[in-house]
Amino acid sequence: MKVAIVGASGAVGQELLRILAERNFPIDELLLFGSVRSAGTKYEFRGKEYEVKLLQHNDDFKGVDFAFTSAGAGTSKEFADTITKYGAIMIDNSSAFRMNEDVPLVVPECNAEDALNRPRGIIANPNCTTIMMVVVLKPLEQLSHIRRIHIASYQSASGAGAAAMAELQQQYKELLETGKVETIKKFPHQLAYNVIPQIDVFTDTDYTKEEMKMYHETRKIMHSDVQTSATCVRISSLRSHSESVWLETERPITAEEARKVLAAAPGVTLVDDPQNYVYPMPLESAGKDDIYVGRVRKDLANENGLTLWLTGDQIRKGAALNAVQIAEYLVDKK
Ligand code: 11C
Repeated sequence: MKVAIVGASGAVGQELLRILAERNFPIDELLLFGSVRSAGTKYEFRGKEYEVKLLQHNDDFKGVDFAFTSAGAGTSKEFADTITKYGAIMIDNSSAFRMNEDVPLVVPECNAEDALNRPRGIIANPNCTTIMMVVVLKPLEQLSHIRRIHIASYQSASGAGAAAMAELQQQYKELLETGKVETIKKFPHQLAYNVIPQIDVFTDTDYTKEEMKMYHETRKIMHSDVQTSATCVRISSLRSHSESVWLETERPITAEEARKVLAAAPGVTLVDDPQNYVYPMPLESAGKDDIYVGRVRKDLANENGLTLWLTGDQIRKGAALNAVQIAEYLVDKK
C-alpha cells in the first residue's frame, strides 16, 4: 500500500505514525505532508527516516491508496480534489465533509459497511466525543432503541491539539513561577485550575458547534432518529476525554443487561466496580485503544433511563485509531 499522511506534524499525525507501525499496517511507501512550517521536518517510521513535504496542488497523490488527512477543515476542503484525483481514498479527520450526504461518516464498531459507499472517495472520521460515545451506545441500541441522550463531557486539552497541550503545561509552569498565567491563546480563558463550558463557537441554537456535532453525527453514524443534548466542557486533564451519559431507551434496560453487552462489545472495556474505587478515569485510558465504561446504573429520574460514565483517548480512538481501523476494514474487504 502507498499511504500518505497530511498534517504529519500534528498530534493526530504523530499518533497515526505510531498506530500504523504498532498495527503493522501494510505500507510499502509512505508520504508525509504538511504546511510551510512543518515541511522539511523528519520523522522516523519503522526504522527509516521520512521528510515532510509541502502540501501542494500537484500530482503527489498519484498511486496513493490511503490518504489520512488531519490538517483542519480548511485544508481538507481545499485539497480534497487534489488528494482523490487519482483514486486515493481520503480518510478525513476534520469536520469538512462529515454531514455531506455523499460522504460516509464511519466508526467501524458501528457502521463499517458505510465506508464501502463513498462516491467522492472521501470517508469522514467523526468528532472524538461522538466516536467515543457511539462505540458504547451501539451494543445498548441492540438491546432497545435509544430515543434520547443527555451528555456532559469533560474534554482534555488534547482535543485542541498539540499546541493546546503545551499551553496547559505552560500555564501551570507560569503559575508556579510567577503566580499568574500569561499564556492564553488556544482556549478562551485560563484552563489551568479551571473548567470552561465552551468548546468551539456558539451556534444560533445556543449550543456550541461541538455540542451540535454530537447531535448530528450520532444520528448519521447510528442511522437513528435519536435526540441528543450535550454540554461540552474543557477541563484541565491533558489527554483523554470523559463523558457522563444519560440515555432513554424504548423499553427499560437493566444495569445488569447493559453491563453484559458492554463487557462483550468490541472496542469497549468495562471497568465497573465502584465499591472498590474502580471506574474509568482519563489518566488510565490515555494512550489506550479501548473506550472504558463504568458507573453503569439505572437513572433515578427516568424509568426508561440508564446512566454511565466513559473515558477514551481522544487522539487514539477519537481520531487516529478510528481512521486506521477504517482503512484496515477496507484492506480486508479488497
Ligand atoms: C475538542 N472534540 O476536544 C474537539 C476536537 O471536529 O474533529 C475535535 C474537533 C473535530 O476540542
